[in-house]
Amino acid sequence: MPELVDYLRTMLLIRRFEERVDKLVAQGFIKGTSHLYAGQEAVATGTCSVLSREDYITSTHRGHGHFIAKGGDVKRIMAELFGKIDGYCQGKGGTQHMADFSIGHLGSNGITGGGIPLATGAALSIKMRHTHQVVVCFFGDGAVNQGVFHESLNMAALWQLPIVYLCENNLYAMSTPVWEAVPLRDLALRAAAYNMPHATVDGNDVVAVREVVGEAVDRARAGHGPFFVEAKTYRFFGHSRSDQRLYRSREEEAQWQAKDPILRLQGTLLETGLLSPEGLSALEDEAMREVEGAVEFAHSSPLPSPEAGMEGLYVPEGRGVLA
Ligand SMILES: Cc1ncc(C[n+]2csc(CCOP(=O)(O)OP(=O)(O)O)c2C)c(N)n1
Ligand SMILES: [Mg+2]
Repeated sequence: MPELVDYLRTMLLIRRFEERVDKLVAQGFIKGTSHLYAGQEAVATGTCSVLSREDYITSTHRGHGHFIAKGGDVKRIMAELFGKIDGYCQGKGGTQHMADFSIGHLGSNGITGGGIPLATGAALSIKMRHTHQVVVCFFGDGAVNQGVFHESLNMAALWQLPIVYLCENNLYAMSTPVWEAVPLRDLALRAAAYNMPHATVDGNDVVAVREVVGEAVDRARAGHGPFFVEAKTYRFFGHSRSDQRLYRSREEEAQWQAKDPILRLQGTLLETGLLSPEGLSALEDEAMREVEGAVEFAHSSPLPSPEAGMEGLYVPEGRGVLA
């Protein structure tokens, strides 16, 4: 399957991007925090591989990988992280607030579960417009106890909306383990309460993710309503820059490192002869070059002017913020 090499290309790009962002945050080139996606690459890659450009996604605070997998330009993502004008939101959104409607990316979101009602509304708009698009709504295990999660799933099931809810269960919401927050072994069972079909998949296996999400997307596109996918995975970095990872053990981390989705896919490709060792190092070089190009681009892009802070604001009539 030649597309497996493409998946590896995307996953390597995400991994190298996130490792570079980690350094740039430490060096102070990227201000504030960032939530890195390393370890979870197979989820975004397998999922977006079954979507067309016109299909929608909504993303989370841990959204760089979703954006790259949906076809985002790493130069403009990096420039946004730097707060520069060539970023996707002219440097005003930063790591947690990026969107590109032209590729169906409706936005990352700093509010836990905040993308869920937006995605559900987008799915309703698809149904009302009678198009053949589908929405995939990414969120974490921490979102399944938000009230809006339940309200949205109920409506989506009732109205048979074309949406796939994709829960990335990486076992922790900040420092809270999922088993201390939810009395279920599989979070996919949450969907049963809404009579919504559901599945749990190994989120570190890109082929398994593609298969399960592919079926869910086909169903939704054919008018058979929503589906809930739980992808079990693990984030390799801490929650965000200040996390000392005191709530989980180094042994647990090592167990998940052994299930690294990139090493697994590389292994399969090398064993089956679909990729040679030289081919693999060429892919590695390509990812590094692309990321370094993005860093150069972000460094050379100008900062927005102070006046630009007052542009692009939405202020309802009669409620002007300026005297
Ligand atoms: C409504 C709301 N409550 C709390 C927070 C603070 N917060 C930021 S990320 C996060 C954890 C999210 O965990 P999860 O959904 O599992 O995603 P992960 O970080 O594991 O990818 C929390 C509680 C927030 N951003 N929004
Ligand atoms: Mg989590």
